[in-house]
Formats: sequence, structure tokens, C-alpha cells
Amino acid sequence: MLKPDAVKRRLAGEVIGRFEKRGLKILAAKMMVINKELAETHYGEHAEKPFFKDLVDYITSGPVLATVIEGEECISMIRKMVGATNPQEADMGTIRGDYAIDTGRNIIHASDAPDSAKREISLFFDESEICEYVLPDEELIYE
Ligand code: YYY
Ligand code: MG
Repeated sequence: MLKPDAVKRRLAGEVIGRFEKRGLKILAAKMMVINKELAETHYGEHAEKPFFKDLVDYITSGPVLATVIEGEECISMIRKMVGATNPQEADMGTIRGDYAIDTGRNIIHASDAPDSAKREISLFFDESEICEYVLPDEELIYE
């Protein structure tokens, strides 16, 4: 999910483009303004953390671009491409390392495991909104 800072800074295309160029497949994408309740559910694992209120305020502060992205080992690959939670610690060449400065404005959310991906996708998308299709160059991407 491209967070409001990414959308407002017009970085959404740039970031999605990195995933496309890597060879990953975009199955769904939707601009939306998340309400407080949905934000609190999405970030439920952080409910007791001191930054929770600021995190919910921030993710609800403007439009996000929610996406569903598919590919082999996609979750760990995307987490690597995203970089460390704190952009100051994120390697150069990662999305956060290249475009962000503060943890509370770190551009992008990425699911961290198959279970959380499944849960998060179901929070933001109906099944009918997720497009299954074949990429014509799949044999050039996968051996
Ligand atoms: O998965 P990731 O986004 O890299 O980090 P999480 O530990 O799941 O935290 C979610 C979100 O919370 C993070 O992207 C920014 C915010 N946050 C924060 O504001 N301050 C922290 N010390 C830790 C996380
Ligand atoms: Mg996380």
C-alpha cells in the first residue's frame, strides 16, 4: 500500500514501476481514503504501541493506493525492495532508502507474511476486484 505521503508526493507510479520492472504482477490497485476503523484493524498488531495513534492519523490523512501484487517469493522480495522501517536505516536503492527520511512518513506498507497478506488483502479488496491473468513474458522472467 502506497501511503498518503507517497501519493501526495506523486511517487505512486515510481514505486509501482519498480515492482513492475522487477517482473512482479499487479493483480489489483485502488485509490482510497481509509477510515479510522479500517486503519485500526489493518494495524491491529500495533494497537498497544506508543506510535499507534499517530500511525492511524497518518494513514487516514489522505488517499492511499492499495495494491495486490503477485510473484514468486513476492512477500520477502517486496520487503527487501521496501527496506528498513526506519528510512535512516534503509539501504540506498530501497524504496524507503531512496525516498523517505522519517519512520512516520515511510512511503509504503508491505505485508510481512502470507497470513498477513491474506488478511490485509481481504480488508481492502473484494475477490471480484482481483484480476487473474497471464503475463505474456512469464518465460522471460521465470526459468
Ligand atoms: O512493516 P513495517 O511498515 O516496516 O513496520 P512495522 O513495525 O510493522 O510498523 C508499521 C508502521 O508503524 C511503520 O511503517 C511506521 C510506523 N512506526 C512508527 O511510526 N514508529 C515506530 N517506532 C515503528 C513503526
Ligand atoms: Mg509491518
